[in-house]
Amino acid sequence: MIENWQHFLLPYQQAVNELKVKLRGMRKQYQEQGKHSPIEFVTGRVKPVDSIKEKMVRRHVQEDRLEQDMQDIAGLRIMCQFVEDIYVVVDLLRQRSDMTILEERDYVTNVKPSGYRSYHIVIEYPVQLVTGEKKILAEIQVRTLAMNFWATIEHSLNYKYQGAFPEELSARLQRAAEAAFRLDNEMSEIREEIKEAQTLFSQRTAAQPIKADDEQDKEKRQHNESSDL
Ligand code: 0O2
Ligand code: 0O2
Repeated sequence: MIENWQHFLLPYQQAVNELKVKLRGMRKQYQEQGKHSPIEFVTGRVKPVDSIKEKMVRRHVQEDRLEQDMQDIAGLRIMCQFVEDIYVVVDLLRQRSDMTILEERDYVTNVKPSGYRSYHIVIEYPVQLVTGEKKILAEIQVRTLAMNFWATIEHSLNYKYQGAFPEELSARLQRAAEAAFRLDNEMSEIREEIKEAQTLFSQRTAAQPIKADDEQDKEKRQHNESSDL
């Protein structure tokens, strides 16, 4: 019986925090080199205790098997601009020496019946605790912005309908998922052009001289004075 959930979840929180920093660091490195980053943004969370308990019942997971059998207590999400970026990110993760990939599930190619698309990777990640090293499982979901838009909305509807969608709504959601995927494919068609434009834009923004604080304050004061008139 887990009596202190906060204590149990501490290594998971540490893993999520560390992985967020590492994955965001990958984006920074691309930006630094003036290259298109396959990572647009990263989010992470530790599964809330109520959701853990609910999933334990749904998936018949015993408490003493929780660490091995529930793979997404620590969850990371990587959002990409293009479908192609998903596979670049997956390759980058495969090359890392600070985590071991245990499982990969490609729901981008093998779309779920609901219409859900994402690439799931289950990793084993070592966290350093004062009591020594502890290897924990974490799930990384890699998806495009369009896939994320669809999944976020479908997930919130799930709360309302508890997964039992009326047939009409379910069909609409499937059509919306396909429309999102068509959008992804359209964007892929013009991706070289988009990447070129973004590189030009980021170079131009980087070239703008950074004004000293007092200069910015002066400009703000002048702006406020003129709008007071
Ligand atoms: P910035 O400068 O906004 O990019 P934390 O770990 O505290 O940084 P937290 O509170 O755990 O972040 O939030 P979460 O939900 O893990 O991640 C939110 C991050 O994702 C924020 O970045 C958001 O800006 C970023 N984000 C959310 N939606 C989008 C989006 O549509 N596009 C982009 N580009 N970023 C998004 P930060 O770290 O606050 O920094
Ligand atoms: P959360 O934190 O609420 O997102 P299962 O968990 O039983 O569905 P399994 O085999 O454990 O299945 O893992 P799977 O299917 O590889 O990944 C489960 C997670 O993927 C879910 O976590 C969702 O985050 C996401 N997911 C899978 N299918 C769908 C879907 O149809 N719609 C949406 N919106 N998300 C999906 P949880 O457990 O729901 O937790």
